[in-house]
Amino acid sequence: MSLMGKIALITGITGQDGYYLSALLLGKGYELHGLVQPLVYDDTHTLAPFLDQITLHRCDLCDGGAITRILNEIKPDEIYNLGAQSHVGMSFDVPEYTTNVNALGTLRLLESLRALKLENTTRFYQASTSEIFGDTPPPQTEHSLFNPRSPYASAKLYAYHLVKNYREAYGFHASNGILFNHESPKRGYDFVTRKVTRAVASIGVGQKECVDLGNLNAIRDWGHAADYVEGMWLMLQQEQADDYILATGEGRSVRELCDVAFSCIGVSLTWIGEGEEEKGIDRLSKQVRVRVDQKLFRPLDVENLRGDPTKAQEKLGWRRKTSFKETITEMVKADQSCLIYDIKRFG
Ligand code: NAP
Ligand code: F7E
Repeated sequence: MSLMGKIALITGITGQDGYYLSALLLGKGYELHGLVQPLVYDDTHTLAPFLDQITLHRCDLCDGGAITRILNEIKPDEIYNLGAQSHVGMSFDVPEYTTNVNALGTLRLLESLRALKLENTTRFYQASTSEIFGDTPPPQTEHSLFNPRSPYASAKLYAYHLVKNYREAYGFHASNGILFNHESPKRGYDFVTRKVTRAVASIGVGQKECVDLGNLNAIRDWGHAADYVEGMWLMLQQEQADDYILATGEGRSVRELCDVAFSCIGVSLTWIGEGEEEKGIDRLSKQVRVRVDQKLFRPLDVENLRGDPTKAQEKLGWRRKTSFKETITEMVKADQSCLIYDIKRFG
């Protein structure tokens, strides 16, 4: 179905989800606009395949005046608010900035829409997160208790409530997508999946011996970003706005993530020791491939996230298509290709 004529704005378009959502919306015939941070000059290469089809606007989510001006110019039918300081660990180091972008950034967008009287014409997607559940036990549903355990999650919870407030107070078509972790070859290098798949690729060609990690016990519900952006789009196509969890329903520890990633290069790990002394060892060569580094632990972590996607499945018809193993294998292969290219080019 062609949706020619619909205009969408993606904030955070240069991030992982921005990439997959751009591909999806362009494929559906949208006129696409993206918000890009003004002071980051080399950040649009990730969008290379689509750059000539997207209109980019330099604007920080901390700049309310610029947001209003751009929204007035574009008057989008749909806004996908993906822009955020999205690193949970880093949010402990930069809590004020994280709050400014993740919480107040959302407020600025909603208030601009209200000031421009676009609340009845522009639909709004908010990138909410499973982190808002904190230590509430799994499986987490749309009715589970919120108990954020980081400045990142606290700021995202503020934005979550704001979206509901604007929906109920002013009739906005505004939805929260409460997304559990989703990964891909476009994932940032600081997130644990990408850190591990990149290390595995390097270890596979003998460029690295071992990867240092923090909390190996943390359990996450890891899906593929390409599947999750479909859910975002579906939320904005519903007659009524609402809040939905997108998740796989499967939880795995960081240790299990390592097992799967190392199996992609034919390495089977055996785990010995406990706590800081724990190590992942290559069963055959006996070489240490995973170590624990206390410095990589967060002041407070979320131990067990596993979402229940029933509502999205039943009301949106959303399905995840990619398995955990397929996702991690794709990431390892992509990291291997990058590495081989670098080795050929730079030696
Ligand atoms: P990401 O790769 O870190 O992308 C974040 C985007 O936000 C980047 O384009 C970044 O720009 C932009 N940004 C950061 N600070 C900004 C600012 N001050 N003004 C304007 N833009 C700014 O994140 P992602 O994985 O694609 O996630 C997309 C959204 O979903 C985020 O809001 C994240 O918090 C949320 N979320 C993600 C997951 C997940 O597992 N991926 C799960 C739940 C929720 P630069 O490229 O210039 O830094
Ligand atoms: O950590 C543990 C870490 O940084 C996952 C963001 O997209 O998903 C993401 O947040 C777990 C944590 O993602 C390392 O302590 C162990 O328990 O990959 P992560 P995250 O914190 O779950 C949510 C849903 C979002 O909304 C966020 O925007 O892995 N862990 N060792 C490690 N984590 C990292 N980064 N690095 C390590 O060395």
